[in-house]
Amino acid sequence: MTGNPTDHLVLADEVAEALAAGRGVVALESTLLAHGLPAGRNHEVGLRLERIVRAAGAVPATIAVLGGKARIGLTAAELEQVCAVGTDLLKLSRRDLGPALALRRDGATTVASTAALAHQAGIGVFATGGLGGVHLTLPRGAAAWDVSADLDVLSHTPVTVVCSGVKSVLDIAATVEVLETRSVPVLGYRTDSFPSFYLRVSAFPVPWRVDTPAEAAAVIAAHRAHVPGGAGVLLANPIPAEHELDRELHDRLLLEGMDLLRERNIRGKDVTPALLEHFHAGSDGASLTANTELVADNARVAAEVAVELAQASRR
Ligand code: PSU
Ligand code: MN
Repeated sequence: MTGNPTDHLVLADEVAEALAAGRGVVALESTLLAHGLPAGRNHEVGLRLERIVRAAGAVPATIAVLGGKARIGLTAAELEQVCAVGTDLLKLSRRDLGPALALRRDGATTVASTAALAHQAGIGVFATGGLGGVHLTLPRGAAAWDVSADLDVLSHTPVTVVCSGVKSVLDIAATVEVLETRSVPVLGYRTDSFPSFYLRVSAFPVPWRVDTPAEAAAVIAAHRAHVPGGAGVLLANPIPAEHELDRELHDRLLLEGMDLLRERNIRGKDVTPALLEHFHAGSDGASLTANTELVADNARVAAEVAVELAQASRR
């Protein structure tokens, strides 16, 4: 075993070439495919996200841990493996990377682990659905203290995460406060409200707003220059209006979902997949469409921003 700190990374040729040429590259995560969407639907979404990134002129790099390596950009067979029905792929957060790599366990990467690996590979822009955050405190201590590692990693990993805010199943007030404490710039993309995943708005404003990919890129570049090696940036892009969930349906599913967690004593990393599955099952496909469409839009925006950043750095 050598001491090279990046020995565990395998970059797809296309990704390595794009990075070497200074082209825009967008990281995509695999947990939203393997654990956030039903098998049978996730593969088409994974392929679509990659197509969307390409159509905007950037190169996609879907990230997962397979065969003892962190794969930065998946082959067609690897993407299928990540999305396979009945797969027992682990959900790997940042802290799980060392164990999974050493013990050669296959796993999908969350925002925390994908951002960390993207940064190690030299990728600065990353698209996902919703950032993890502070979970609502449940009675009887079922989840008395559950804060996603996504927030911690974003506080010291200079990657821009394009997402539709955080899931409404989280404590959004607490999450936006943690983002402030950790000095993560939060930019609303064409919005003044912090988005809440299935819904375009929340009760909380964003501190900054940008209206174009060029504006986003300028802010990101200035942030990186002033705080080198510092926090990432959160670019919050609300779900396209036509795919927003009906608010009443949303509120009902949310309350039911919280009860379900309590009844089944679901904790830790199983909370988010269980809630997403409850929404998918209870909304007759509407939440699945919403989730898919918001991630697709985030992939597009991320690619447009990555292309702008690449152009700016060549000027
Ligand atoms: N966005 C989605 N679906 C998902 C996720 C994001 O549209 O399943 C995942 C991401 O991988 C994120 C995770 O990191 O949810 C949050 O999990 P937790 O709350 O356990 O940190
Ligand atoms: Mn958690």
